[in-house]
Amino acid sequence: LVIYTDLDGSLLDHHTYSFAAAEPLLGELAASSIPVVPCTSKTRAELSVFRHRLGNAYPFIIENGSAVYWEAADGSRTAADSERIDTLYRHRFVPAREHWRPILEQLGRDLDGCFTPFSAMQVADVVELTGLSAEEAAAAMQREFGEAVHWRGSDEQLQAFSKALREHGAAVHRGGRFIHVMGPSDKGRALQWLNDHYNDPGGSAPISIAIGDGNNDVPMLEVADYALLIRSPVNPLPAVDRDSGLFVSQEPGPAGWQQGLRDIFAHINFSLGGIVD
Ligand code: 2M8
Ligand code: MG
Ligand code: MG
Repeated sequence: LVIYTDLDGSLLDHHTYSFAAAEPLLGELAASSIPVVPCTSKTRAELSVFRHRLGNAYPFIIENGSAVYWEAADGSRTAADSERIDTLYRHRFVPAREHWRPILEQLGRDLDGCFTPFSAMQVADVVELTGLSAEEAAAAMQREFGEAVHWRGSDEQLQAFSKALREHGAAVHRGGRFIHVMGPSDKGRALQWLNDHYNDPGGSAPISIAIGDGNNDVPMLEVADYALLIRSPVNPLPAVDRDSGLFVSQEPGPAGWQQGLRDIFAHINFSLGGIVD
């Protein structure tokens, strides 16, 4: 069993970025060695701080499925299709962020005043838009693969923007606050790849549970064995296309994360701390 989770608005409160309400269950999962794998819009720089806070050494998926990272010291995974980055291995699905710069510059001229990418912002702008600290905002700005875009135009202009980008081969994902422009991947593709590589070659893939609250989470909520949709305090529930195995939390954020995951465990008769003799 592996749990793949979105952070902002799911494990983390949309406004305060706190996971305190999920700490009891996180403790039980850690004690049972159940992997909790972040699958997020956030960057590698943000995750290195966050994983430390969480005490989590499991693999992680960054920038909406742009790449998967895992500890090189984690002997349970091979280095197939991966490159060494410091103490990590990385498997990437998309081109570098640089690829989108000229395309976004052109679109910026066509759709004058509709959007601002992180690359054109100062740390103080990101602090104001997100409520992150200056250090956290600086880490969010260290994007390797995609561009986070603050949208101010109309929905119609957003359609035109997305269409033009798709014609350039981009994927366009909507997060809680920003539009994410990146190569052709998503959280579902990255989840699938990682889950398929989770065991030693020849072993079967673990059961996957995906947890998310936003449009950018839909691809992973559709490919996982079980899906938990977390209510958002600000956005409507996205449509998830699946016949079964979809759970919706009662509460938003980490309280809903804990309660909804306990509901799934009850449904599949999975008990934490499991084997009592
Ligand atoms: C951005 O990600 C969220 C995810 O829902 C968004 O699009 O609103 C990213 O810039 C991420 O790196 C950052 O930590 C987050 C802060 O709210 O915003
Ligand atoms: Mg989210
Ligand atoms: Mg997210």
